[in-house]
Amino acid sequence: MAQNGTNNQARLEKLYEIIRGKRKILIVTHNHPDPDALAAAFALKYLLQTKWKVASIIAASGVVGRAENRAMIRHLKIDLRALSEINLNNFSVIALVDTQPGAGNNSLPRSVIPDIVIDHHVPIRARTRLAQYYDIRTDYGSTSTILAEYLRDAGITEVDRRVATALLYGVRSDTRDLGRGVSEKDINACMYFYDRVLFRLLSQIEHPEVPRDYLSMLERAISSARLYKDVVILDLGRVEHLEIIAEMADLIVRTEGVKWVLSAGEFVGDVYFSLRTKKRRGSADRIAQQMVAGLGTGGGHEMLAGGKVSAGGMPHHSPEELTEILAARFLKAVKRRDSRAENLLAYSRGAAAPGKPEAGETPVEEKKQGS
Ligand SMILES: [Mn+2]
Repeated sequence: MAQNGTNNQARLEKLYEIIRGKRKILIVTHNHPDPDALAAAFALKYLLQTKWKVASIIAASGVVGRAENRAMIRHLKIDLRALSEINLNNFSVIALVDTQPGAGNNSLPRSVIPDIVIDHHVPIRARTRLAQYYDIRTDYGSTSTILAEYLRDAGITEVDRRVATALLYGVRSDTRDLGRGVSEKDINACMYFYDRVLFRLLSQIEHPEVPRDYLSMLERAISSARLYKDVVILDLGRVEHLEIIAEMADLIVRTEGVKWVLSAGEFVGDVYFSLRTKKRRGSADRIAQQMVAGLGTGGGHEMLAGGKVSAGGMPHHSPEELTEILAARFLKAVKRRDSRAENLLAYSRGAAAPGKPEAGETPVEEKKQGS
């Protein structure tokens, strides 16, 4: 299907055909929603209400644990409901955003084919094509970008300031401040409503107070890290909230000399993981799918990906065994199976592998010339 923004008008008309005359729409996003998921759902709700006077509610499963995401919901007053408390029969139209049917990261029952699917993840799921309306743009850095284009092309210029703020945060959060897996469309989307963004509020969202146990959580995560040449594996064990797995992957991949990070942890009996790489064409999405083959679901983008495998499947594996399988498959995929494991903290303290310069080392000559 065409992926450019120029046919957004036609898309909006198609969207209207589906929702016209409907009383209430259910917007579902992925479990443990992140800023892009929340912003996309929030913007779709706003679009439906403002453009077509159709009410909707936003629902997801799981918990929002990360301090930034909680702050986003609180400050922007996003009314997020628990999907488990929703009677799906009360809704004649169901929309799925930032996820797809069969992606494994949303809790829409398998028997329910959503009417609307808007997402940017690879792969495009077979069941997505059963939806009346789907718009999957795998070359986009965020689903928020798609919604920003919809709002622009719907002619809504004075967009609600909380919606504008949410969208900017959604785009920035999924693209690591417009630097990772970003397209020109994502950058443009940030401009549409820039003068509507509540920047002081956005700053409060991005720099919230963190819970007291946050630092001990960081310590535990970092001390578990193993380095295989330039690849890091973090086994976080049981985690209190899911987002810490991705958050740690984002933090550790910034380490000098590190090219790949696999961060894995157990949450309510399942093993979740995040992959990050510095390589622009890292095929993280493909590797994630290889890792979960026969065990679960995975996907994402070139530089970041993730997935979930369930304990208690057949054959039966404990969470520890699943984590080991994932780590082994990952090391094989990035060709580090034969590398010796080091402690990341030892590396960080300067015990660099032979032949490698010390982290942060600068040749003496350069230092002399420097100011
Ligand atoms: Mn997203």
